[in-house]
Amino acid sequence: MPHLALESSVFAQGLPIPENREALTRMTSAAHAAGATPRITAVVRGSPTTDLAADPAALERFLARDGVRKVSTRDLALCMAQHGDGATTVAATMHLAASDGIDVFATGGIGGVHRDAPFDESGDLVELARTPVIVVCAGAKSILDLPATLERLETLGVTVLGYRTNTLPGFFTAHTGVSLADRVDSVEEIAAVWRAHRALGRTAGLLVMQPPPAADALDAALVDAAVEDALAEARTARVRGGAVTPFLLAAVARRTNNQSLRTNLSLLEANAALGGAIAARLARP
Ligand code: PSU
Ligand code: MN
Repeated sequence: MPHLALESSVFAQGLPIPENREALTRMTSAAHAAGATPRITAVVRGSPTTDLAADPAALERFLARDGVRKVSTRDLALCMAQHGDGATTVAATMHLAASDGIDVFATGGIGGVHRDAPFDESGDLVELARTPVIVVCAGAKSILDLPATLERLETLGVTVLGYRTNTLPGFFTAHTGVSLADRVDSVEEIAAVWRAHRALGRTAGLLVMQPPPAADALDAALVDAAVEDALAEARTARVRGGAVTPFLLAAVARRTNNQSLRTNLSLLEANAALGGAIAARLARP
């Protein structure tokens, strides 16, 4: 069976207990149903792996969010040298997946340019520019400056395909009103773009953006208000660095009465289904 990479930071930092386990179960089932084997990337007591679930005790430590640090690409080597448990972000997952020959990766929202501090730009963006993996997402997380994130992706030469959408999805919301240059409507088209991309010798990633399922997408006004409040809270608490994104996601969840968590789970499942279908399609001639 073809493989579909999943990140572990969404389980260890992005989602609370018990929703992180629900996300894992739903993403795993969706990948299998689509014909792909899910492979969770992580650093386990210093060893990088693309199969966290093969070590059930380790997987439980990640789900308990216990002593597990958030690891982006720049942190991988240090985490290994210190024999730490590391939950991999989009960037670190891309690196481990590509090293293991896994072409497709499904996640929730990628990191991007932060609203309060435009110099705080997720390592996900530069990794997308240099590592050849298809990343299926629901856009960049709503807590970010989405138009600026799209501009940076353009500058970095990252191809962004809207899957059945002409506009940038807003992670918690289906549409942001920001136009996307390119749209595809089938898994076949995505596979054809990927083959052309590889034939050109391009080494960048390919972003596929799918809006969150309509039934669970949130209203833009609700999300905007929650994000504004969350940003104010983060400013007061002086949150910095890698802690910013998990802090904002948790604050938005509180301020939407956990509606944002329902949306997050639902889009993770949908993205695992699409990613699994792309992986299965690529495995056929
Ligand atoms: N998508 C989610 N929840 C998450 C993340 C993505 O639905 O928690 C994680 C990913 O691992 C992503 C990271 O790479 O947040 C971005 O963090 P930062 O902005 O610090 O780069
Ligand atoms: Mn950052």
